[in-house]
Amino acid sequence: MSKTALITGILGQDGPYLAKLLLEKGYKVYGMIRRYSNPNFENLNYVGITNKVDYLEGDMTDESSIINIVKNIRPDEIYNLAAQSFVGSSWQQARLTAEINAIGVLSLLNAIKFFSPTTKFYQASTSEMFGIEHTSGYQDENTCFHPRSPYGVSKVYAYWITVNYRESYNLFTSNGILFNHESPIRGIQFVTRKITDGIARIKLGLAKDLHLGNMEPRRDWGFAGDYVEAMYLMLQQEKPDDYVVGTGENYSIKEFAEKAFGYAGISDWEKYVVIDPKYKRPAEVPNLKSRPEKAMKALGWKPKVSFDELVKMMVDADLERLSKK
Ligand code: NAP
Ligand code: G4F
Repeated sequence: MSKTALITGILGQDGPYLAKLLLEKGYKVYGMIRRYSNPNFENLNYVGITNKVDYLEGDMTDESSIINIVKNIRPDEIYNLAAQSFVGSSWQQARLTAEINAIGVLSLLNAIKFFSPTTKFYQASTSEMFGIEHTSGYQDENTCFHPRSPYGVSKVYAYWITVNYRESYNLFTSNGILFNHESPIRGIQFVTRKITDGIARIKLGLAKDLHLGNMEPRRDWGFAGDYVEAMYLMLQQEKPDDYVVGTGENYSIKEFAEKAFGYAGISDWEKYVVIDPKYKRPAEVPNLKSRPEKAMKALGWKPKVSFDELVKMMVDADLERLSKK
């Protein structure tokens, strides 16, 4: 009998890569989607699996829909990727962010506890939970949380309720504390994709400039396709646990932009960038850099795509996409 998995947030960036991986491993994959009337399958089309997934209607803020899904399919594994995941919007929609990202996770865990206690659960936790500067210069599983956005705060609740249900009810629940990961199907407002899409527009004469906010923060950027393998591996372990997943390297937004412009053959790149206060955040996360030793040793995981390869992949994909249009 093949294993079954439910992926929430299947239409986002990570969902399609994870679904593809699980399908390749012989899983039956269910994907939860909230806008049943008008879903956007663009990212699933990109990885070529739209017709291979079974879709179920549910919303993280609607507990009855979550209970129905879990009760009806009782999957072997649930990967909870659904979230209001854009940090910038979390100041504008702080309550909604908490309802989706924090209370929604509680609903999923309760559904597992009451209706499918053998289901293994993956929670998409994040390096945003670490927040402010840490004297060590890196973050790992022992680093304290000090979130700097309503998004980060909501994810800290989700992290701890995942740990708590493991400890209280002996459920198999694991947190992947993933650092930033990107791809050609990254949401267009996240800074990497905004830069690569903007560069393609400038290169093709479709735009004159690119408006950005704070260029100094540093991020530990990897490729989303590599990171979904770590998610899968976490649920194949004998025991549930929490793992930091990242590359161990970081770069500033400025360094990313410089490399991406350079790759597109634009050396005088600074003249195209306009610093726009609109994109600066009320509180910033200045420096994220992982120490992923635990995931590497315990899961045997390591990133395959380098920073340079990631930048190239994203610039190429945006140039190709816009050239076709
Ligand atoms: P994403 O592209 O923003 O995708 C999130 C998905 O969640 C979207 O498909 C969205 O559905 C769905 N969603 C939002 N609100 C929902 C609701 N109320 N009910 C049901 N579904 C809802 O995010 P991602 O980059 O794939 O990231 C996946 C997860 O990992 C997220 O939880 C994110 O917070 C976390 N994470 C991401 C990173 C990263 O660097 N990418 C790092 C650490 C952690 P619609 O398509 O309908 O909008
Ligand atoms: O690309 P970003 O919006 O990603 P951020 O805030 O790091 O969050 C992402 O990674 C987290 C993991 O650490 C995830 F949990 C989260 O869901 C999301 O996937 O911004 C990156 C940096 C920030 O410091 C921001 O201030 O880029 C800076 N930035 C500068 N100009 C900008 C811009 N960010 C955006 N989105 N747009 C700009 O114009």
